Amino acid sequence: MPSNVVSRRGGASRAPAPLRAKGGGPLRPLGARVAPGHHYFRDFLTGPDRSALLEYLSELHPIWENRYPERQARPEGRAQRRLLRPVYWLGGWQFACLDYYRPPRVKNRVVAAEPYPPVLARLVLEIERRVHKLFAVSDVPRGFRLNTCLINFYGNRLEQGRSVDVARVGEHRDFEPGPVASLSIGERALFQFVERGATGAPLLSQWLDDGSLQLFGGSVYKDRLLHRVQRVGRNAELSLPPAIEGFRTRRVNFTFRFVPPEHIVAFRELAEPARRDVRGYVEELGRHSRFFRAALDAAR
Ligand SMILES: O=C(O)CCC(=O)C(=O)O
Repeated sequence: MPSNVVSRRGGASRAPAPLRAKGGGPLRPLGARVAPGHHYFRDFLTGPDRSALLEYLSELHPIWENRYPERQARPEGRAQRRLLRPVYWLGGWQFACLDYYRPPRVKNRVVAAEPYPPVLARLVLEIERRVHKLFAVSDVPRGFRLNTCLINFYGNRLEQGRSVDVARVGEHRDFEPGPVASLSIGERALFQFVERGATGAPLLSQWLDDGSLQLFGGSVYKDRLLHRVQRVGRNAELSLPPAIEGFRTRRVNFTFRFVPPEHIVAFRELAEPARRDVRGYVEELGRHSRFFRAALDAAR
């Protein structure tokens, strides 16, 4: 078992057959799994790619979103709140206030966003190649492309003069069809798969190291289990780009997902009131992004 896998239990634990890379050598390391459908590559990012990604990040202007729209009554007992971390989406933006992409609710959920920079576009091709190699055909939807990406910034938020560690994500499912790929930079994070409503030990805990790639898919990891980021290490005094006012980033994660292209709509095509709900965010993005300025112009 790789040293960074801290626990596993339950489920089928077949020893995975060694995979062969195109050049003949094994793809390493596979990581431990409670069922087929989880793969971990500790050293996926090369030094030059990592540097190119950090350079790209330094130009980004992530935003803080509110969880709910301002216009309507919130689900019973839910107070409006800011997300725990700043985010940026590529390919398609799932604004939290539109309640994310959750088939069968797919309309007015994903707004066309900036394309991938060259370094990510290249990495994604390689990740898609691995997905097709590692996952059963039945677990990869027709037309599958990792065409959208959530960039999460994890770290400490300055609150009334105090630095508060908000580097975590609660239990949830990713509803996009097919496998999800996750690329990490910075402090390692403890990523866990848990049963819905379970209070016991996680079924699989995986440390996500700097430069690593995690893939998960199939009915166990995508449908049955929830996942969460339990905590992010604090070993180094990292401060990753970009500079974000009132926030210090020590980990950045890129999560790539497939949203069927017909469910990604231009800002101008969003139905009211969804367009009204996100207009403020698109205006904020447009202050630094030619793409979102054009989206606003097209909607005038
Ligand atoms: O930061 C991570 O490793 C995972 C983030 C996540 O769970 C998500 O984006 O759905």
